[in-house]
Amino acid sequence: MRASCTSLLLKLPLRFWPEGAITKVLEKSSLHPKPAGLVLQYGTAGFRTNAKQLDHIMFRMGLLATLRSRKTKATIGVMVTASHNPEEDNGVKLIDPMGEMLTATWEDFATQLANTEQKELLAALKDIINKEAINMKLEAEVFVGKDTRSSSASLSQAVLDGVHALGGQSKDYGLVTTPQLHYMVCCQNSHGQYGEATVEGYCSKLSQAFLALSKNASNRTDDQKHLFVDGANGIGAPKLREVESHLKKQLQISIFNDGSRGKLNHQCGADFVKVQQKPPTGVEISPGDRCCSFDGDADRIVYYYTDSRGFFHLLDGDKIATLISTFLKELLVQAGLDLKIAVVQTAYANGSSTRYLEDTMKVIVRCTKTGVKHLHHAAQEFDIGVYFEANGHGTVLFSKTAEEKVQLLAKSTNINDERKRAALLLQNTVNVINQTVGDAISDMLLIEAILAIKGMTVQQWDAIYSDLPNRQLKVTVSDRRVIETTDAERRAVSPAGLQEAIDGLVKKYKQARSFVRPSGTEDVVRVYAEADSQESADALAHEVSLAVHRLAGGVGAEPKPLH
Ligand code: NG1
Ligand code: ZN
Repeated sequence: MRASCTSLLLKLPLRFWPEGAITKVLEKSSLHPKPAGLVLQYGTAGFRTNAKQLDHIMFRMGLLATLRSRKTKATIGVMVTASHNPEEDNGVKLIDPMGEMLTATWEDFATQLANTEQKELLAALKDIINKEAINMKLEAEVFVGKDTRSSSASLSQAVLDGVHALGGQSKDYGLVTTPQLHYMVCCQNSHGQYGEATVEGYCSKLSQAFLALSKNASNRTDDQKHLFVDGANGIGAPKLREVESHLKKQLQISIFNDGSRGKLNHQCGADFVKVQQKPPTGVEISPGDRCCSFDGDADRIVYYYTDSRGFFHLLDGDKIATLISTFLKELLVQAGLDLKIAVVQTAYANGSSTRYLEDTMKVIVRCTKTGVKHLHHAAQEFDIGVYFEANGHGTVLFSKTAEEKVQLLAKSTNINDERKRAALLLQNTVNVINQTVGDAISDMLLIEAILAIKGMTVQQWDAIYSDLPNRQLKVTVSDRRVIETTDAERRAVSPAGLQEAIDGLVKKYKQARSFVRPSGTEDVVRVYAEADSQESADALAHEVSLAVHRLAGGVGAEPKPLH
């Protein structure tokens, strides 16, 4: 087996592949063998599955990141995490030079490399090297980070093994949030322009901007400065503590689910709160307390509170996007800056939010497919692109022109006080935001600053518009790929008859909307429904689930009604 692979590789021009590397890859890869027949896909957020199946994937992603680094002549990031999935799972995502998600063609390479049987691995590498004309003599650098899962330590070591096997340099950041690693990669490749590529640099950039913003808030009581944070028993909790130490008590944080006792993402965290529409366990809150939940790798955040009648109120990604875009739009008017602002959402955005943004706020709204890379790309088309998935993953992107205009105005001496104040607020808003990717800590600081500046309570924020009641369900089918969608996933084109069935069901309810799509991270079909009452949303979601089960090859018993 060895002989045949080696002879294949020897045919490569030496310029592309120094001979010593061949033996090294062979030696190292035999320590991270692929279970024969296992097929995995680089999905919505990289590879994600039970941690036991991932050792070879990690090693190979170390190899791929090294190739990508040589190709781009830049530092590449590899984050070991399965985000909001259960503790037993793990996953890996690659980070491109400016801190963005891996480009689509390389996602295909990732899938090919992951699924290549052990004896073909070198040929698969050679294929990528040739297709991309990668000069293997160039230096390569890969930044590696991991979340708090028990499997993450050995899996991130497998990534490092892959990097070293191809002669790449590595920097192991150890335990960091996903957005922190994106930030480091961007800082490194922008030669410090975006900030310093250290956790300390991240904490000080964000906290300085937050402190500058909060100077514009007047007379806040300690109660108003208080925030309850559910850390999902993940990496967000310890990293938030590091940031908090820079905040000079301008924000007083009580962290729950900090990982000292409970299980990662178990009955807590942003995904649990959003999908279950109830507070996490492990958080002792009183009516009116302002609370938020991070997910397991701290790239998502949702806010919530309970009212005096004990009702739970969720402020999800849509409410966050509304708050941020309203704030920015007001500042642009005050600063007299003519910049085009848009909000990017997915089909999961609550219909009320879209209506409010378009009709009341007069903001451009775009809808893209699920997955932050789609939202990120769409947001890049505007001077200011605010993008959020309803689940709380999102950030704000400022174009180069927008940033320059803001900087120039903030420096200007011959403008009135109102314009100057707005320009400085905009400048600090840019600095508090992690533009590389959704970031729970950065989003939280921005939201807290906006609420403080506007003197707004969480209840007032919630009252901006009322969500339509909604329900998300999952249906297991034998092959979820039978469902194909169009129109930013809002309509199903296959299997035959499914969309017609959904249309017929939606007509039975008021203000109703429903769609289905195959998940990119779980082996399920997701069903979403909204309507004028919770009973109707629940009934519609159930009826659509039945249609999926019947028409798309449902597995097991038919879905049962929720009530
Ligand atoms: P899938 O499993 O493809 O629905 C989920 C989220 C996405 C995104 C990814 C990555 C929903 C409905 N879907 O994707 O928005 O965040 O995970 O984490 O929330
Ligand atoms: Zn996450």
